[in-house]
Amino acid sequence: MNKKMSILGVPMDLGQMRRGVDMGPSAIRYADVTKRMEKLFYEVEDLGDITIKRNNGMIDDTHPLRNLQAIIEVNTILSDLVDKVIKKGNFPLVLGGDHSIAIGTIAGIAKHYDNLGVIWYDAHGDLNTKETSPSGNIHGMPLAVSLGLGHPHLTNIGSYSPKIKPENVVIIGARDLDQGEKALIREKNIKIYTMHEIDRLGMTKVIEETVMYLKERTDGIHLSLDLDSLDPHDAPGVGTPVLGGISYRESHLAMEMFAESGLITSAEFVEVNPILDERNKTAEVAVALMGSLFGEKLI
Ligand code: B3U
Ligand code: MN
Ligand code: MN
Repeated sequence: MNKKMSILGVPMDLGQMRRGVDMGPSAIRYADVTKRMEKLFYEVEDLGDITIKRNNGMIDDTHPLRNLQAIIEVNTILSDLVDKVIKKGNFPLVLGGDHSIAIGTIAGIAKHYDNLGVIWYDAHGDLNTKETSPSGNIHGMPLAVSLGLGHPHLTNIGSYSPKIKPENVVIIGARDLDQGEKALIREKNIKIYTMHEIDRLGMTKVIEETVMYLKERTDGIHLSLDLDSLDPHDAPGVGTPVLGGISYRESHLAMEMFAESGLITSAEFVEVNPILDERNKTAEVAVALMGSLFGEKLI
């Protein structure tokens, strides 16, 4: 794995309705992300946070996609920054913020690969469009947008679309999918390990299969990790907790196996909400998982 890393914070909270997720990057930094990476011999550059224009806390409801304009602007900036990080040969590590930022992260990354693989580690599919979304929240849409489905001003960020192909995506941890998302997964034949498969096969098999599957068809893999993939007992500081999630231990195992594969080329950790958290536990979980992802060993 690349030993130079750029950390980029995106204090975005406009993709959903709960305040506090904008403090995610601060909480993750407070949990000592940089020191943790430096211990693993990474040369770390922290690029700080992107500025989010928050319009005095007013929600822009003029469009059925809530706060659309601001989310387009932030993701356009994010896409350019991530692009530059890759151009200079650094590993991009993006800290959220709500999951709508994956639109910009992936837009900046995917142009560098013919077949970017994406691991969507999440309780949700984030495969909604304006037509299928029950909420109008854009954080429920970034995977669809990256596949080229959704508002053209979102899908065209970075001036190309689609960013990724459905056969290069693996969803892990899903347990709260909307009807439209289920239909899309079937229609596009997207590979998915819901909690059912994780329970049935065990995490070891799930990750072995994921790595094998993506290894033969992709030339880089982005890990998009939503902290609500974990069980709320292990990661309580998230906006939309869903019971019956992936455990802390299973997640460490998954990260260790990704590290062993040597195939992960970019990552983002999103949806940490310190306001809803218990003494920064969720940010600490995020940083501990990053430790495993970047090569920490128990012995
Ligand atoms: N699928 C629902 C709920 C949701 C999506 N992502 C999160 N929650 N975190 C929606 O609003 O699209
Ligand atoms: Mn998500
Ligand atoms: Mn989620």
